[in-house]
Amino acid sequence: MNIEAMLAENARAVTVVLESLLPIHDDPEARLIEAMRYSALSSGKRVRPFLVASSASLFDVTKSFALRVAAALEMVHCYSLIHDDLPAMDDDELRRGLPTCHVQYDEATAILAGDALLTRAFEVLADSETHTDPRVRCDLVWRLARAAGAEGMVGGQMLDLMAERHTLEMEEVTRLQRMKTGALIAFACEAGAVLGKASDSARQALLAYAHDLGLAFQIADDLLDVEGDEEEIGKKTGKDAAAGKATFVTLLGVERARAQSYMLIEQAVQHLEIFPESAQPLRSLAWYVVNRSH
Ligand code: GRG
Repeated sequence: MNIEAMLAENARAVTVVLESLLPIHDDPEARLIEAMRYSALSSGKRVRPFLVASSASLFDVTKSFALRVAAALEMVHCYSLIHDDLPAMDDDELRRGLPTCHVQYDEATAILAGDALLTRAFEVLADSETHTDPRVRCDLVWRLARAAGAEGMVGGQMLDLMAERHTLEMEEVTRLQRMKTGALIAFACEAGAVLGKASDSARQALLAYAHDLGLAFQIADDLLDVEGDEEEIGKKTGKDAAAGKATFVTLLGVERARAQSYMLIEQAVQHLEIFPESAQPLRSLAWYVVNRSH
């Protein structure tokens, strides 16, 4: 099976779980659930859920456990997209080829839908259906909170907002992106090891893979912002240049940024050497990330 087919198959499985975790009901607050479903069930690439499922499969983790963690992580990712699109942040009208949440509903509903997706994610991780061992569940909650919070994604977003006001150097952009994009990707890769109670060396190898993959993912995103097709990507392009933001592409230029992304992927794949054939989906995903057109 090629990587696109593997991603699509995993995306279908995660979407089924998301559907069951965000059930429609007809209480007066149904509009909130509708907005949560609108964003979480829309057609993203589901890269992070794929990383959770693929890392979990290295350690023979029960499939339903991995899918619940994958769904919880996708909820956090979707919350970040909803809030990132708000007028106070990127002020975007298009996401995943659809009107953004605040355009489809309204700003207040979009804020609440993001908040509720974030909290639902932790509720799912803490539930006994996610793992039989409460220490594993607690570890997942702790790691996702760290990855999503001030020392991870939200902190990175703060740095990103500040970057509109002063030019960043390469080291600062790298730190920002490790926090904003890299932290959730690192959680996704480590989650399989946590669920499978894997050895420290296996966990470290996955984190090293995630480290390089996260940066390469962001460089690919920066390149798409410059060269990508708006319709295919499903969101507005040319935003970084318009905002005068320093990115890997503005700092290195298109060709060097692309070369850097390939170098990072070669390095990422080398970190998987300790795993046998079973890590093939993670290897294929790494190359997909830098060759994607959306
Ligand atoms: C507002 C709390 C808060 C955080 C925002 C992740 C983020 C931080 C903002 C999203 C905007 C952005 C371009 C972030 C860089 C990471 C990234 C490339 C996100 C898009 O992820 P994909 O490509 O999207 O996996 P899909 O739609 O496929 O899930």
